[in-house]
Amino acid sequence: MSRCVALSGGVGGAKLALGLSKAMLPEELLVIANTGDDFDHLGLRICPDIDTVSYTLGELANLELGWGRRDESWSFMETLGSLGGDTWFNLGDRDLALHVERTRRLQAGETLSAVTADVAKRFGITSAIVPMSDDDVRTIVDTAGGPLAFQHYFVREKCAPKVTGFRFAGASDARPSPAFREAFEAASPELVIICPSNPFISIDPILALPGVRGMLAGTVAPIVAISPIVGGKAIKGPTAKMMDELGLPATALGVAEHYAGLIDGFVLDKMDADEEDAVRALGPDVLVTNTVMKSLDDRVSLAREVVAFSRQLSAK
Ligand code: FO1
Repeated sequence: MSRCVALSGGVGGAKLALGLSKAMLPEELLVIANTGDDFDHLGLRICPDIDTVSYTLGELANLELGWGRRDESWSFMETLGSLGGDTWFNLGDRDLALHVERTRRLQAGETLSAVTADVAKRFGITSAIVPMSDDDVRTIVDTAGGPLAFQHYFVREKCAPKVTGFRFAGASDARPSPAFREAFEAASPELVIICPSNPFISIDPILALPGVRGMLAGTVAPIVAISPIVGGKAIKGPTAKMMDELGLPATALGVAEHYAGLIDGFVLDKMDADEEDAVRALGPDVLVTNTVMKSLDDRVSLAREVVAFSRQLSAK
């Protein structure tokens, strides 16, 4: 049974997921990974957030890059470049093997859930890593210069275009994956965590799936979000830049406003303690603590604090 369901994007979410897997029995954790970033490239299915979570929980992640595998080599990319191939999206040699094998298995008819679960098992991971959906959902970033497929915006254009909005193509026809639905249908989870991931491109695609907001509204479990914005800056990635461009305050309060009505608890960094009252006024209870996760100890202690905070909320 899954006591804790964590909704996650890539690096920030994966760090907390690793902490959670060590703050509880790993089998008690189910991580729902965003698949809006997925795309087909060089004939391969690439699933960046699933892979970042899997590499992180498998302790195989490339910590310098924040994506891909550690101990990586780049012969494939170098050779591809020398042949005049497309090199804007970097696929390391070890990482490449995962994309090749996943693509083969998907083409043979397996679901993304099945492939993801098998890869996690082979990495020695005992927490469940579940794609948000087995159906294709693709994030489109609307920019001042027109719409861009997510990885074109994020990697090829290096997040430079000014964002005007987001769309999740395919979401309205997609179903949440079976394990995602079962986590709420069989018995309620004990807690639901919205990881410190980008609200617009990592969490909103999950929330856009039909039925997900209903599952969250219907659960007795407390829903706790952790701010990915600390001191007006994103720990990693373009969250603060996007908020600026969308005309939203790039603050923890701005993130809490985005989740207002959905969450019971909000965790913000000590650096943003002056926003506590304004967040409380929106409805959720607030935990103010250190949220910047540099070391493994930081990840585990934040996870423990979030779990303890959630328990207090359930007891209310
Ligand atoms: N991010 C980059 O900034 N540049 C890359 O070349 C790149 C390659 C890449 C390959 C596999 C993978 O799983 C992720 C990769 N990422 C790369 C990260 C990824 O595009 C984004 O971090 C996520 O989609 C946002 O969560």
